[in-house]
Amino acid sequence: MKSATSLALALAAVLMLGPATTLGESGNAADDDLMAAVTQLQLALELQSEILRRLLETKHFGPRCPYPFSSAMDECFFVSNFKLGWHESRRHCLGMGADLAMRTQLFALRIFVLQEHFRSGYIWMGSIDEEAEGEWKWLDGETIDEDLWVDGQPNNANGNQHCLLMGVPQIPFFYDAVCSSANYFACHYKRGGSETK
Ligand SMILES: [Ca+2]
Repeated sequence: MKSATSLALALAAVLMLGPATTLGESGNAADDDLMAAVTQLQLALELQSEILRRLLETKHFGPRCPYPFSSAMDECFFVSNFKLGWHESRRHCLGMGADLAMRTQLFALRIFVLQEHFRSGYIWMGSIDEEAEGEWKWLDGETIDEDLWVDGQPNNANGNQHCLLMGVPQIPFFYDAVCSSANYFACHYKRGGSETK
């Protein structure tokens, strides 16, 4: 952005100089003035083009998240306003070329959820211990930060809680929950590739 600003200043300088026309001149001198004016105009146009190009390259105008994803700290999230079971939720995310949200920008996601969706609620996240009880890992294989579990969680209540639920706005915020229970869910869309390995 800084370089775009300096270019804008350069453009202003060129425009302030103005065409070097002199009244009363004729013949070659007038032609020279006209050429000088044309040259200055060309320079101004080139600078304008460059300013626009650099502005479009800045993050503010950078690659956008595809609909219906929204950006939070440059990551693309979708948080549902309807509830599904964990597996149905994941299927929905995968169907959108995404996956259930994991550790990526977790706190940015929470802020996004709080500000855009609801003040308190529960959201499915991308972790499950259905196949290996008690082995909680993100779908991409990374370990879940132990400090993020709500006190006493995960407790695998009734031997039937295998899916990761994030509570908002409390901290810590992870619960294990019954996978078939209906909850909101958060998908994360990774630009340029699949989320899981
Ligand atoms: Ca479990």
